[in-house]
Amino acid sequence: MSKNLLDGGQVIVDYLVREKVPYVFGLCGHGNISFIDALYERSADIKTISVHHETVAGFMADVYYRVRGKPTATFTSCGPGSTNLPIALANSYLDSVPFLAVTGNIPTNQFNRGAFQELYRQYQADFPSTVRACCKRVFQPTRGDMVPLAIRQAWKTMVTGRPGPVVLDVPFDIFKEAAAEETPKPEEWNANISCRAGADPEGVTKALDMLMAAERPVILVGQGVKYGGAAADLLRFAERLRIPVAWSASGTGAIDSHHPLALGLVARNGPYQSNHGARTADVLLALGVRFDDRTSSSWLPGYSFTIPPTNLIHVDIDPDEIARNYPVALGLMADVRTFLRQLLAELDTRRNVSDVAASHGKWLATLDGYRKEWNAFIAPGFVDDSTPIHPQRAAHEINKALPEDAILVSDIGVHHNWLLEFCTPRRPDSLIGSMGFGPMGFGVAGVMGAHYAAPDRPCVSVCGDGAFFMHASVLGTAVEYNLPVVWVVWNNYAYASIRGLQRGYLGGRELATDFRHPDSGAPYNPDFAAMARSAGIEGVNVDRAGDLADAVRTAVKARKPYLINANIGADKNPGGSGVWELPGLGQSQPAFGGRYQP
Ligand SMILES: Cc1ncc(C[n+]2csc(CCOP(=O)(O)OP(=O)(O)O)c2C)c(N)n1
Ligand SMILES: [Mg+2]
Repeated sequence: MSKNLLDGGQVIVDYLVREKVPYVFGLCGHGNISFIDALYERSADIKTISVHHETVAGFMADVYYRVRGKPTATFTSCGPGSTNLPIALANSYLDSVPFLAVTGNIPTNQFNRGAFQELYRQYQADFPSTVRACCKRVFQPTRGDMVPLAIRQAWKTMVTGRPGPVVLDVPFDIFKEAAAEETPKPEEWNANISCRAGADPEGVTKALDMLMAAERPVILVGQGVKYGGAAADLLRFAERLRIPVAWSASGTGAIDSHHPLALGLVARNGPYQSNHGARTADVLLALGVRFDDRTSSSWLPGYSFTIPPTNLIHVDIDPDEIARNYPVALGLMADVRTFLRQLLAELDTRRNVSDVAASHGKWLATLDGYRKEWNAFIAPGFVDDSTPIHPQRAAHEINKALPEDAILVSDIGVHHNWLLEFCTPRRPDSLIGSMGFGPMGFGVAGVMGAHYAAPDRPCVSVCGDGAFFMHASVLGTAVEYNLPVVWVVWNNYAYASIRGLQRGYLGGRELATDFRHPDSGAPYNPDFAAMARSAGIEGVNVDRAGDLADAVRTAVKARKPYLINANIGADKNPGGSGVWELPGLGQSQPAFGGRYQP
């Protein structure tokens, strides 16, 4: 190699440094030691965080972006190392979160020979096929001089349009092969690209006409508003016309849930005022939202939505999501922040804004009436004092103990549904969860990514006992890097969300969904608090509802890794005013209210 040339690994690392990526998360293997070597050279510019499971690296990179709005990268070895990653890629892909996965592969001159860890039976070095459904794009340079092109294109694909994770799959020899004298400059290739496309101007006028003529308008926001940085413009627009704002689970926090116009979660477990408001709305403005089954009560009309007769205005950066599940009165492809600014500008040209805003008073009062009915219905759960702790009370105690700037990263399971229903987030990143792919472990690991993204803010994971045990290796990582994160293990001695389905849909035929001691049949789990202590982490048990908030406060104040093992009941489900259908098994019934039939 000529001494003036950077090799493939150096080009990738140099490019990451130019993109100001502060961290890479990953795990070693023979397939990526040359990449790690390139990271070694640049240790002063970019920090390498080594974890104990590749999936953990992916979840950390994911949540880092959700908090910071900037992508990072992962590194994994060839074969099994990288094949531990697709779950994290898919999670990010479905929730439109970018990160760059640098995966190692076998040497190019061994392609097709069945070398150690080569996926070769269908096609040579075929990791790209493994992840094709799980990421936005795969690049596989097979010569050193292909690396500069691959890295700049990979980064651009990742961050433009609808963002998503991209895989850069690099054969072993290419990391060390001569690549280029210079690394591509981000400012020439993607830093100056804007995808903040506005909507067709006629569409903006029409949308505003429809909203201003509506008697019962509702705005529904998804994560496009959060990650698109549109929360401030959303608020401005909603306040000017006094339109209530509901959210999908992924849109949680896009508006401060204490705001008078904040209506609530639309979902099977959403409160009455938001589901009933959304399903009786005459015009629904949906911003950066996908209308998945859990938001839409499995698309059964009259529970979450009734479209039509509700007129839907659907705005999204990805036209594939528009009219996927509901017919649209108006579909507009646009960046939601730009669209909201267009709406605000158009609003400035209208004379009757305050009259229209005032006319919504009646609608807001009606919704307030629904809210009061709902609040009376849920009131007993907040004061329930039983042990194991009532899950609604648990969510409430955790919520009230967290400082306003805390970042709560939920895992997947019934605890997530309780949190979504009973937490009151104030900021777009107050309550982070995975809604598209929903892999267990997301919150267990993701909370460490949250800490790297916001080192001064309290970062707390509420995670199921099932998921925590699956990814307990995080304890070691938290110690090795001294991460002051808190795990609240929602210990209900079961894969409770799934056991709940067996109880609700299968007549209680329970199998393979709870954890029991073989001799006594009593609920069993490892002692998670002791497990934490064995790792060198503070670990405490909480059995009583009244102790939970204090335990969380103490853990947050400790500013060191901490685990709270909370004994929480699983016999109740987080009921709402929507439903969920498991085709062939039936559909749940709303816990409050019925089906709306216009
Ligand atoms: C990796 C993975 N495996 C399986 C599932 C299916 N699943 C969804 S929730 C759940 C139960 C989770 O149990 P736990 O972590 O204890 O949470 P809980 O529902 O009890 O709150 C399972 C198995 C999944 N989402 N992800
Ligand atoms: Mg559980």
